[in-house]
Amino acid sequence: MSVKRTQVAIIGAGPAGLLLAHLLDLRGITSVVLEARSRPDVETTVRAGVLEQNTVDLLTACGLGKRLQREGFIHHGINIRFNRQTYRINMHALTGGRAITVYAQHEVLKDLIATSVEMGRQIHFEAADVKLHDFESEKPRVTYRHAGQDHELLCDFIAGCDGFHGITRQAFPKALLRTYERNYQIGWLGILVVAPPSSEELIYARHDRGFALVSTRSPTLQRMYIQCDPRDDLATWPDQRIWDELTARLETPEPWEIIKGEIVQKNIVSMRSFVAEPMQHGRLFLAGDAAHIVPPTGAKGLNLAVADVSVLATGLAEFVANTRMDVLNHYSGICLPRIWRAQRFSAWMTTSLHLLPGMDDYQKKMQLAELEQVVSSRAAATTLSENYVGVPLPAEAMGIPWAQLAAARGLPV
Ligand code: RFL
Ligand code: PHB
Repeated sequence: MSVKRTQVAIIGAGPAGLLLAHLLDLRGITSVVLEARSRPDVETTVRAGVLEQNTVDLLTACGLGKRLQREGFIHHGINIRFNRQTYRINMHALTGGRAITVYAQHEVLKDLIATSVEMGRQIHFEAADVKLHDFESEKPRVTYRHAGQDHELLCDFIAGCDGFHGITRQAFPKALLRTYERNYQIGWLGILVVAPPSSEELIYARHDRGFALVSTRSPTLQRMYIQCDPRDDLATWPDQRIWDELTARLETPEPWEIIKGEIVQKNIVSMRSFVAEPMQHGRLFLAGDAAHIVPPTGAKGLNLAVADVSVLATGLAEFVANTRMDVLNHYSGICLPRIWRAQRFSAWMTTSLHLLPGMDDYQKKMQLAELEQVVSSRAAATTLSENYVGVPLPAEAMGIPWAQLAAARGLPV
């Protein structure tokens, strides 16, 4: 058994874990990231696409914005389509100049991994059998297997950044963790298509056949989603059926049609909401999907993970610099209001735009009235926009001169 020491053991090399390692490093704190999957797997799994303004600002400030600024697409608005009509929500005008950027999650991860490697940080991919020990004491430990060897990592803190299906949340004593859950019993079939964009901005479409979403990745690669049964077998979704559904659900009297192309990837995800409280026990802290998930309709999951670790990094740095526990002790309390606000927004987007199982005609009419209100009331459109581009990060995370710290390490800011 090899024994190593680090200040923070981070479980999971998703957006939460890798960004936490980066922010900690800028504050001079060492970490080791343990990831179950291989690097190529992490760098190619297609997930999120929409980064809110806070996420882009933080990534840019901490020296990770070079390719994001060059290759990301800034969108000032989104389209909502229902009853065959399209309404543009001008989020930029309604939020005093804020916007979203479309830049794939795995591109963010590639940037984070490249920077980590450059800066000599430790990420152990394909780490197996990760187990947490003694996190109720001041000397936590993590054991794992890597490259055919048993390892022990001695640390001061453990960050559980291992996503919804990870092991760190399971390590909490059952009696201490309160969980809140909602399953919408619907799924999204996501596709990647080799084609030019069908629309300059995203289209969220509500239709009696179910929801559809037109998003993008690059001038030559597009991302689209259609609502489906979460238990559907992909084999029941041949390409032609997907195009027929997209065409039907996105129908409009305008001279517009979806640009088809080769479908190079298909996958189905189910839509659910989940929150675990509190996000801390002893010296174990949960961040990102390990603590909470939202249905992707509001595009909030990755952005929440970023917000969590911005607070956690600040709290850990404060502790290491002057043994103050002010932020760390209030980690859950600082993060949870934002998390619940994103829960509300994501649930609202989901229930306003999808055909939910068991919906009657009255509920469908209410849904249409809700959307009518959003596109006809400046106040309602502003509420949507503020939530979609993202409310500012918690004050605790904003006071750090990330750009100065990144520049001092030679990172491009
Ligand atoms: P992740 O990304 O799941 O990373 C967790 C990592 O931990 C590893 N792991 C372990 N490692 C070691 N030992 C173990 N025992 C481990 N168990 C797990 C995993 O292999 C993995 O690498 O969690 P993190 O970092 O919290 O990040 C969360 C985001 O990935 C997630 O919230 C977003 O993808 C959600 N999401 C979206 N979020 C947005 O902000 N904007 C979007 O536009 C957006 N679109 C989406 C989405 C999620 C989607 N799906 C797939 C549910 C679109 C979709 C379709
Ligand atoms: C995406 O481009 O993958 C995407 C866009 C908007 C969402 C969710 C996902 O709400």
